Amino acid sequence: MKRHLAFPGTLISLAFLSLLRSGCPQQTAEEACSVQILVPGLKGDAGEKGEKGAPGRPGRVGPTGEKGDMGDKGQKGSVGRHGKIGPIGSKGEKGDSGDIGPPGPNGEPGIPCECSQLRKAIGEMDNQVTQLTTELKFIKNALPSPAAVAGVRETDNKIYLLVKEEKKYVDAQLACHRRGGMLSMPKDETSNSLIASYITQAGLTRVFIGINDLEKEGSFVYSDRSPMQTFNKWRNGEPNDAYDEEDCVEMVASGGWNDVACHITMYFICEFDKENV
Ligand code: GN1
Ligand code: CA
Ligand code: CA
Repeated sequence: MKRHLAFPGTLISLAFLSLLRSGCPQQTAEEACSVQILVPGLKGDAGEKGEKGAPGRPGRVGPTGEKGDMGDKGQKGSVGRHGKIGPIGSKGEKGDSGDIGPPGPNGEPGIPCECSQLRKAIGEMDNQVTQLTTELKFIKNALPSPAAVAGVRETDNKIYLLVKEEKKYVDAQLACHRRGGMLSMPKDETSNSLIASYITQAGLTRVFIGINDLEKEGSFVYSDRSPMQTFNKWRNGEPNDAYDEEDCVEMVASGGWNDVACHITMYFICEFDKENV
């Protein structure tokens, strides 16, 4: 039935298309441009029964069946493939050291450096070595025997050393010279007090110091030949040049000075310039 119902529209459309295509080129206007409308005819009689059709398509997959009884155990399978490599094991104990190998080849030459700071440091160390060498030399010269008192006294620019060797004045002066110094010359209150306390702490009563009037009686000079200035620590009544033979000077524990004979012997105190040490 549907086929028959489709025919009328289709035929009308075909006719209309045919009309448009022809455009009536070689016909007269009267006959060519007349519109022909096709309409379906009457329904025919029922046809004969057709032949048997082709088989239909396969039906849908049916639902899963119920579980059956367990079958017999199958045969053992063949050996499987190698498994995957396992994880890394924990670290083992350290082994013994091997034998020492042969020496390696020489290294590449060093790279030249910015050595200004290094050179400066080396220069400073050289200076220190020189200074220490000088000081060591002084110590060796100044303390040649156990007679010298261990421990010295010092001011900003002087070092004083008590030498516990009984000597007459000229020999004491010589002993100080050999050590690189001279008999001590108290030229101010500070140095005089320092020497005095040095004597006291050593448990002594007197020592030779570097003052004398050997060249000219009554004209006292220091052992460096510099003339005595206004500073002095003469004890009362000194210098008295007793027995006309006192041309050298001692200091007593209180710090006072006294002229004494130069040939008597006693301990003495040397002094050293730090600049020369
Ligand atoms: C006298 O008393 P003493 O020994 O401390 C003397 C000194 C002489 C010294 C010589 C006041 O000192 O001038 O140098 O003997 N003191 C007095 O040994 O005369
Ligand atoms: Ca004198
Ligand atoms: Ca005297």
